[in-house]
Amino acid sequence: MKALPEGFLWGGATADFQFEGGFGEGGRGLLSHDYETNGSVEHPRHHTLKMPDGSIIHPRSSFFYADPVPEEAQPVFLDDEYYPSHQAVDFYHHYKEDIALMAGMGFNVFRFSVCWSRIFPTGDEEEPNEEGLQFYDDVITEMEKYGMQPLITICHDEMPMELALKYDGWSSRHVIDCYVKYAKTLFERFGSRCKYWLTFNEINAVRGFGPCGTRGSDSQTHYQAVHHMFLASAKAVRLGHNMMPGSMFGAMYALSEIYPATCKPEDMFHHMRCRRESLFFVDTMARGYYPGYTGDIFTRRGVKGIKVHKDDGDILRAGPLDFVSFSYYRSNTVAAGDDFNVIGGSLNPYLESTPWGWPVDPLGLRYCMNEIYDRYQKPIFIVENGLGAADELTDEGTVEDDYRINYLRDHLSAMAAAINEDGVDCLGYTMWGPIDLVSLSTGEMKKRYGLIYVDMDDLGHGSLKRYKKKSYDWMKHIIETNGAALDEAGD
Ligand code: BGP
Repeated sequence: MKALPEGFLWGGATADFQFEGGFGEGGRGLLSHDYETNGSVEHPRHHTLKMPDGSIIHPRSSFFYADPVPEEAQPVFLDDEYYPSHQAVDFYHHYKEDIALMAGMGFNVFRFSVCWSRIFPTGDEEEPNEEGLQFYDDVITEMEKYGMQPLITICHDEMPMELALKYDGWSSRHVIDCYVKYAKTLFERFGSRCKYWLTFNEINAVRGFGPCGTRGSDSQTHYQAVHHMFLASAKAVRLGHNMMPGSMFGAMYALSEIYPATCKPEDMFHHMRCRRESLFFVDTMARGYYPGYTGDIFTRRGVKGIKVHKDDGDILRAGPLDFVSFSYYRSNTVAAGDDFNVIGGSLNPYLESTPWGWPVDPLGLRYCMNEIYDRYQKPIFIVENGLGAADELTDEGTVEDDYRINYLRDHLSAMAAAINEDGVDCLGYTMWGPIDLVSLSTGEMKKRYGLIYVDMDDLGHGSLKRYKKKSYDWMKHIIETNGAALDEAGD
């Protein structure tokens, strides 16, 4: 197979509250995700909150779904619950070892998110927390030893808890200023060492308490919050360009492909509308203005207009993105009338699914890359992809994960075809969770993506020791040949 263009970025991606741990250390403040329990497909994870009468409520809250949170409810930690973000897989204390392991595969980029409440513990301080900044300084220094550059996610579905409680999260315009102050602090500190930045993670998938920090999860609240996030992103992009000439900004979207269930015109039309619900976010942020179909989405979602200030249009126009990045795990299929919210819809009879019900579709990645590049004519960056599977550690201290090798080989081959044959300009590929980490949607450890196994169970028990899986050497070989070995690997 033809190698990928020279300078292609190969790496992995993580999120602080799923990977880092270090809860209560280094001056870190509380984060919205800190109150989220573990869970599973059958038992959705939830927040633990106390009502004034002492009763405990458990609203579900994660991306894709969220229950509303009563105004008088206050977060509380319960002794009999497990909160995965507190330890995660403890990158905080393992970062040297983890970076060396990633470098061992030849990664030249590492996408990580900065924990907002590690830098501004409540989000509202005037001065940042130096210990928090120093931690990421140390991480980048360690990466640089191996020639690995950072791709920094400024905000990965999270916010300091205080901002959520005090201002109802992104409902408030004040949070825009808090975010810009936080972004500016990162640019000042890391700007000379980081070229690629993501303003938000999966901004098209976040909902309610936690991700958007809002207590309401209805569409009215949601799209108002999203408007504020658009403004915050545009302001950060503009500021970043001014402060760091040559820097490149993206935001990250969950763009798992969508197909119409049949060629029936009603299915086709519904499919277009569903795709637009995701692309609405990219259209606005990549182009710098709301698309013409915004009113259609608002009407169908019951949004009665949102509050805007007169210079909001100028702010959006001044900060369009430089590249479009996305996560791709699966495709979805929709028939007319299907309820669809970023994922979901009908069964695709042509695809097999993972045990977590995610249809596996490598060609969908090639389709998606072409679709996005055609639509925006901006470079793209695949910043998440991978297979969540229940791995078994063998007595020899490895995992025979041929299923993961097959998944990655098929997706990377599809990506290579989009680049080499279809002419898509793609900056790089950072697989999700190169070292096992906590699942976002279910809060489990059992759903593992890594090429490196972490000895830890769903309740945080284990030695946290790292073991190379079979896929580790496979990935190393793919990277050292810059993709040319993709057709010789696997069955
Ligand atoms: C994306 C998120 C990640 C992540 C990944 C896999 O949506 O950006 O944070 O975890 O999906 O999802 P899960 O962990 O639910 O398997």
